Amino acid sequence: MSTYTVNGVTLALMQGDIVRVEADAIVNAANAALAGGGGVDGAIHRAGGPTIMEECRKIGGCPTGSAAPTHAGKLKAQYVFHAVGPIYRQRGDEEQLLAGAYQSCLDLAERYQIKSIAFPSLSTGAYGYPVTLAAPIALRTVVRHLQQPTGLQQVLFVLFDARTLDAYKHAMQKLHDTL
Ligand code: AR6
Repeated sequence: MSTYTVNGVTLALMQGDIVRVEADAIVNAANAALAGGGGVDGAIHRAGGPTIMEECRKIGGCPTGSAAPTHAGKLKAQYVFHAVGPIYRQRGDEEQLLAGAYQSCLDLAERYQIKSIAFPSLSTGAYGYPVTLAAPIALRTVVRHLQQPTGLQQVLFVLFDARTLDAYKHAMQKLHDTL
């Protein structure tokens, strides 16, 4: 685990499975239909049980670049924030949409007054966003948010494989040098 402090808030990067993590909110890498799928999405619905999908169906969908909240079923969390990152198609709007997906989760965290949130690496699996490009966007969005007044005390990035963790560590080091 690599740990940093931004404005008194802990920002940690770790390798692991997000469904095993304890946090007030766990972020899902969802699709715009909130219809479930593979990757993080599959793991969250499997581990959290059917109530999460029931809530997703009621919500009906979520635009790319934003996030929608549900309760967390059997997960060790109060909420799941279903964030919809962009599919990487090099259309030019990906960066803004990816940052928007992270920012929406941070805004929900403030609205629900939660203290801890765990993110996966949005869009870098099935959606094909190169992790070396996505990691700096993810971290910059979180760090900028934490530089403002916040109720958050801990932000965790739970990264599935060593390559993804390395990309985030590298991006964080570069960002930290500019803080
Ligand atoms: N914990 C943490 N990270 C994980 C886990 C896990 N349990 N499982 C996979 N990852 P992806 P996306 C990593 O594909 O690119 C789904 O079908 C994975 O290795 O889950 O945003 C949805 O329904 C990768 O680094 O999300 C959407 O249709 C990262 O999480 C679509 O895929 C994201 O991979 C979303 O694609």
